[in-house]
Amino acid sequence: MRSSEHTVISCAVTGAIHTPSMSDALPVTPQEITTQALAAAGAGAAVLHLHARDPRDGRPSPAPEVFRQFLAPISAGSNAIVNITTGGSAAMTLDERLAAPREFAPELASLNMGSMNFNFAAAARRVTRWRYEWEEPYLTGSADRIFSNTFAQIETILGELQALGTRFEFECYDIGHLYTLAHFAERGLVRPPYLVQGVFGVLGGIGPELDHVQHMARTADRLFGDDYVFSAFAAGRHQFSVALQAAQLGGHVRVGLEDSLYLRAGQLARSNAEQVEKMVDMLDGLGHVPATPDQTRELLSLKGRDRTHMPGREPGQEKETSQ
Ligand code: KMH
Ligand code: ZN
Repeated sequence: MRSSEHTVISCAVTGAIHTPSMSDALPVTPQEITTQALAAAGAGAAVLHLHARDPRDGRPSPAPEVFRQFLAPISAGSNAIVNITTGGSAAMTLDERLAAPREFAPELASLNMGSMNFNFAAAARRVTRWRYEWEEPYLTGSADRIFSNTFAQIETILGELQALGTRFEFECYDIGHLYTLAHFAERGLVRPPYLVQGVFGVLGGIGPELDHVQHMARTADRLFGDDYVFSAFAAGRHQFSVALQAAQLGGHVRVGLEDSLYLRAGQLARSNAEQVEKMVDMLDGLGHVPATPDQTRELLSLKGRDRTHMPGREPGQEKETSQ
């Protein structure tokens, strides 16, 4: 893997898995997403992985008008790299999933490397009182939904967004997904360095055991040599242990309420920033220093913010914010 002096912390601020009844801390409205994203960046996250939610009831939303409401203030208030999801939610069409990244041409977008089962129905069992009607059927319905990311869909996303200069967080939920990425590399359809984001602990993907993290990194070493940058996270309670393992292997980390609502066993996180702060402390214990957004841009060969279509910034504003 490509080495780096600094550790990139990504923060996935809200996602499309957790629902409002699970935690009051889950940001839902554009204002809540903005406040939490800016605080996460201030705490040390160089990358903000962002989904949108309908402000009325918190359901996942693909609408560019909703994204715009938080992208503008986040972009104005922080130098952090904005990463817009192309996964959206498994209940959205590919066109819906692509609407916001098409419009805003971010520096980074997520790209899920395979179709899969993605079952988070168990999360419904812990909720005793539902705030909104959509939540329970959405969660239980995940047991019968396929998260569709066919080769043709991946190629569409690559073609459309690379034409805008967007690069990717390649989300790999199993070892086979690395071979899918290698296939696109062999065909010359992706450009190194590849940000391989190992995703562990999703029911339908690989488990969160540490030997799987090592195996993923070893396999990526074999397939990509120094042409990839490794990062990893786990969904659920192994969030911090998997991230630390990735850091110890020379990789990078992701935290955030998209992936886990907790700070530690039995204690809900009060915010995304609280998880980022904990991650910074844990990295400090290993002697690792968080990467700034600009160090991350260099590591991942990103195009820079001035070449996005992000709302809320005038050209030439680049140097005014530091985090
Ligand atoms: N929620 C994560 C397990 C995406 O946004 O593209 C997967 C994810 C998908 O981050
Ligand atoms: Zn996501």
